[in-house]
Amino acid sequence: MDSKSPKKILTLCIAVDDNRVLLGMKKRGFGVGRWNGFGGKLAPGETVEQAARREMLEEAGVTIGKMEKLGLIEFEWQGNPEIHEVHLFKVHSFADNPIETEEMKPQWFGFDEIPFHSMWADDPLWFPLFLDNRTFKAYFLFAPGDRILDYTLTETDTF
Ligand code: CJL
Repeated sequence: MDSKSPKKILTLCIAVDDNRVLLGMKKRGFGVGRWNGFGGKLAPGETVEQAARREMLEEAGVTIGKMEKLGLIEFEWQGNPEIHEVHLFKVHSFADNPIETEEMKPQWFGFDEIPFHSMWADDPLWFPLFLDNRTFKAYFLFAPGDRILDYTLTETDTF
């Protein structure tokens, strides 16, 4: 039933420049101790893109300029009916330098130095598409903890 397993919409913004990606070390809450892009939940009345911009400003102190939606990632944990839907954006420009906040410690990583061993287990599977500007939809079923039981990953023409 829909009311028992609503999709929880989340945003994820990863900024890039010519040869690096901007990630943040999550300092508290869900995903603590992992490198990830910047993002979170929608506030009431917000669009996905508004939420993405707000979260990146709150977590890294930067105002996004040009951004591009590249991925839609669904995930769930076995035995938990909640489905999470992450809207993934590539950020091509932003104003101001990233700053550390209570939520995140930002750091640039060269394309060949992405710290996959300290990221969510699904990330290495879709990151190559992301870096290549290819759009995709993905679904990941996790076992309790951080093990992928099953997944699908499909490139899309558009959203
Ligand atoms: C967890 C979910 C924010 C994006 C950021 C959490 C809400 C932090 N996010 C990546 C995920 C989830 C994920 C699934 C297995 N890269 N980001 N994989 N992978 N979200 O508080």
